Amino acid sequence: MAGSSWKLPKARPNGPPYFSRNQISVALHQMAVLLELSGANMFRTRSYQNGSRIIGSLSQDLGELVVSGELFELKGIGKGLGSAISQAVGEGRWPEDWVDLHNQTPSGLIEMLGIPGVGPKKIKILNEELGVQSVADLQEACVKNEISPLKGFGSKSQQRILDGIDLLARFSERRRLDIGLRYGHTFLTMINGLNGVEKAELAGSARRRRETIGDLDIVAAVEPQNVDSVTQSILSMKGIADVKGAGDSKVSVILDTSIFEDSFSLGHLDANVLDAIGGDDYEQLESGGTIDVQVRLVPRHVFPYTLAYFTGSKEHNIRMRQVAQNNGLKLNEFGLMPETELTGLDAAATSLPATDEEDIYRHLGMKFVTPELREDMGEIEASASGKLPELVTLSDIKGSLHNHTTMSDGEASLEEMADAAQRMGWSWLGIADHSPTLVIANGASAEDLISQHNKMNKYNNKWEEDGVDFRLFSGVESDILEDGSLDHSDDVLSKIDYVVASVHAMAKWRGRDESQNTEDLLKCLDHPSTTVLGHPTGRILQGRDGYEIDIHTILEHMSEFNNDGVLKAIELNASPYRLDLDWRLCKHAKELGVPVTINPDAHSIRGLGDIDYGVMIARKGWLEKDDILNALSASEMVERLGVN
Ligand code: DGT
Ligand code: CA
Ligand code: ZN
Repeated sequence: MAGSSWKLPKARPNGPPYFSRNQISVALHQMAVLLELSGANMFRTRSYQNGSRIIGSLSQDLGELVVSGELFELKGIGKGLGSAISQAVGEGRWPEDWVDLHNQTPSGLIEMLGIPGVGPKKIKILNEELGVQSVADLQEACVKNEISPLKGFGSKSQQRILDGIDLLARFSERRRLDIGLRYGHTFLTMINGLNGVEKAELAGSARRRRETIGDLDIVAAVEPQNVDSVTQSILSMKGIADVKGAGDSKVSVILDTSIFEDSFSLGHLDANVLDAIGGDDYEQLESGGTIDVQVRLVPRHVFPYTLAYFTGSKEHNIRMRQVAQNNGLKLNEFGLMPETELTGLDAAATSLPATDEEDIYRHLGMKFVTPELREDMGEIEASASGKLPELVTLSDIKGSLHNHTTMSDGEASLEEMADAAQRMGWSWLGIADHSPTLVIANGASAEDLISQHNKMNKYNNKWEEDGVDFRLFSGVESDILEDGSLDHSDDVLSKIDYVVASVHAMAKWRGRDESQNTEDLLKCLDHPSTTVLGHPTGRILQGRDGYEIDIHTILEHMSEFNNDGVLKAIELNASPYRLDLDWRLCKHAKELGVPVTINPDAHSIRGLGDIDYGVMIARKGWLEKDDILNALSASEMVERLGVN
């Protein structure tokens, strides 16, 4: 489970030092909070808080400071704290009163600390005044309107607590792909650098590029004689907040953001997305967050089988086992072998050899299935008949249609965005700034839109003269109004190159029924200027559900246009907060002949990089080069968009 870990960290088995600087700092901070919860006096609480800050910002090695006794000379570390830290670091034992305080504090109170904006002071009052003991109690008290009359709270504060409870619940369940991969790639690189690790790879949902990740799975090839030393090395890595277990083939740990070299930040987010995921509270949760990871250590010859098993999905594995059975073989995480009485690594000795996953599929008469496709969505059949798709890759991408500049709510100018796109090796870039109705996003006026269009034309002419393989396309992200109409006059729209039509009035659209929403979207698609349907459902992952629509009817309608030679493309919004169109529907769009356009919806130069996530999801959705607009050259785009 994600979220902060509130237990005292477990000692490393290979100490001293038994705890890192970071672990001691965290433990001191938690003590300060628990002391405050228990009503201890302010001075005591503050000394722990100071201690946490001092240890956390040490430049010297804590282990050495303990051994030399210099720890006691640090300003702000008194005799009491100094002895406690020395004992923990030197002997691997936490002071008894620390352990007691942790044990005595009701777990419900600690759970409440995870709610953004709810600190120990407030929890203490809520507990004393209303007997609130858990998040569930607190939620009930809010709903019954018992919080707002309390001194120092009020109705705004009550609503904020309710929102915070909701945010915490979403956050604790799963993490978005971008966050999961950040932790996963960082930890994987560290493991790959260890002596004794021949190779290691990410498995599980992260390797399959699911849009959200429960926990991380890593498989490492380690010969038996090196398992102990590799286990020790993993346990002493930075970024480990807690050790859940370490056996002879598996290490389970909890990572926190101290694993990252740089301080943790989410980058620029547009107001819409930020609002839906909980604003600054969300960023705060994320930077104090953790993620679970399981590392499996197996001998080299077993590695491909273990990697395939823990990559999953469970559904794909079940089908694979059936295929093996049909061949009179047994498939598990140790190998592919005849039915045997033996188990585990003993059974593996009878396995067919495999140097990589490709061999496993080959033994079963199948073509290698790339991890993104392993969801039992038709890949088993396609692999057996040799008809797997040739999936799009990042290097196929030559441009994207939906990006913002400072003309609406983007951070970078037109020139800076164009320059960044060229440096990414793209041949074209489409700019679709917001339309006037979207005041929150500084929607641009018709005059500004046309003048930007003219400016792009000038740049395009210049590049053409200079023989530069790059051009800009001028679009608009037009808000879809409630009756399905677009936000600019037909006259203005016909002057620019294309229109990305998207819904932003989420509260209104979510309050209406599916048939009304669908009807209005169909009407909007019928407008001759509409080229792209932007973020089709409006969902924000871990934030809010989309509005209800009949996506099948919409895709079929778009299909008819395309059959008649009129381009109506569906967006795969590449922002890791959206990934909308859902990958499960990409394959459907492909089958209907509706082109997909992968759009980073960049609001900054860094935002263009979100194209990576779009490509991951496009692959997961079975898309090939010919299924997407992004793989077209600039001149092909001119033709497809009908630019004159
Ligand atoms: P997650 O962590 O919820 O995002 O999703 P996964 O797919 O990473 O699932 P996880 O972490 O529970 O297990 C990793 C892989 O291990 C999973 O994709 C398939 C395999 N696996 C786990 N449990 C089972 C099982 O009971 N049967 C089979 N066939 N495979 C399993
Ligand atoms: Ca997992
Ligand atoms: Zn946008």
